[in-house]
Amino acid sequence: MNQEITDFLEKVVERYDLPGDIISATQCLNGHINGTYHVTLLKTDGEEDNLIVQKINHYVFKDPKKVMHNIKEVGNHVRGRKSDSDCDIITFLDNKEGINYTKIDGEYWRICRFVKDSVTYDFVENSKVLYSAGYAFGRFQSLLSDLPMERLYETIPDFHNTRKRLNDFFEMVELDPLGRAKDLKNEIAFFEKHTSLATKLCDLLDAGEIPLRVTHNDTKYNNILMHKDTCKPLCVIDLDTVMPGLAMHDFGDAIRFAANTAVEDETDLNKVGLNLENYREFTKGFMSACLGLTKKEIDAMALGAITITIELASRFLADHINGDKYFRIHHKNHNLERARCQIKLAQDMIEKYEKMCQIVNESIVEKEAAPALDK
Ligand code: GN1
Ligand code: MG
Repeated sequence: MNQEITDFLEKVVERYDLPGDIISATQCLNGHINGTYHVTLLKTDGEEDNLIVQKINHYVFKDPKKVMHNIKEVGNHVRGRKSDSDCDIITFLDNKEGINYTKIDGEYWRICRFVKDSVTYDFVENSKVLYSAGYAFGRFQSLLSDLPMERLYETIPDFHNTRKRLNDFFEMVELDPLGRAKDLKNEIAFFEKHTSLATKLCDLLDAGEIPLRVTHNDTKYNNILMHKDTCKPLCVIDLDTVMPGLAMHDFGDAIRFAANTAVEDETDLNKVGLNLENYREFTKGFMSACLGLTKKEIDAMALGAITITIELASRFLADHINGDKYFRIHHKNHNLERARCQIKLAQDMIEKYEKMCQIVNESIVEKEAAPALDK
């Protein structure tokens, strides 16, 4: 870790009632947006304090105060309703002034405790662990079902407005600031071909046929901290985009990540596709915990996975064309590779769509037979 960053981390920690000296600091690289550091303090009693110190990405989140307001609201609400058996959700510490973020030199920082024995996974090897992940995200949504939406800000306007995302993509292709679009004819044709499919959920929302709910909006499998030995969900993290959204987006984004037969940026596209066993396990967990969905929402769950996969592909590719300003990249053409991987995954989902719908319906039948877990 370079000295400049360590000095900065020290400045942040000093603003909290956290005694001790920093003895190690490492950067965590799996998120694409915020800057995240695992910092260990040595206290005078010889004990260690393990912290996550995070710099909020100001380019992505124009008003970090709104993000932190939402996280507090959601945290209070969930903690008031959840039972001991439920997975936890992340809480940020208040600083010495009693605020859950700290502004230094125009940048917004926040600190939470490292959850003991926790790990995150970028790839799911054993489909069995997915039931509980599905359950955790479904339950998260159920617990938030009675939080009045007006209490939350829209931290990124039109975040999952797929129609706007695709329009923005086509505009970026027109603009083509770096001359990258000329090599992307096949990819661009993919979005042209599937625009009407990918905007069906927008149409249903506009027509008032499906409701907005408080949703997580970024339900990657690595946004649940898992127990390192048992793979049980310990804590839902990354609440930056919790705001009004569609239930199908949370389901779909989780499927996009956890039921891919490969990692999100796999370059060997032969390896990329939808793993139906993973899909089934996650769906069973999600549908048994996410209560109160309407028939139209249930019918649109599989479409949610296709929609969010196409949407993210368009976001990655738009960012590639725009010079990689939004998603952090680890090498040249990384966003292009991510986009191609998501396109391949979406194509496979489109082929398996009927089977995906069937599995959602089978999961409902099992839910009715399952014991009530909400109370
Ligand atoms: C970003 O923050 P992170 O890395 O968990 C992005 C999500 C994408 C995801 C793709 C605020 O999530 O929308 O699905 O990358 N978050 C934001 O991995 O844009
Ligand atoms: Mg995120």
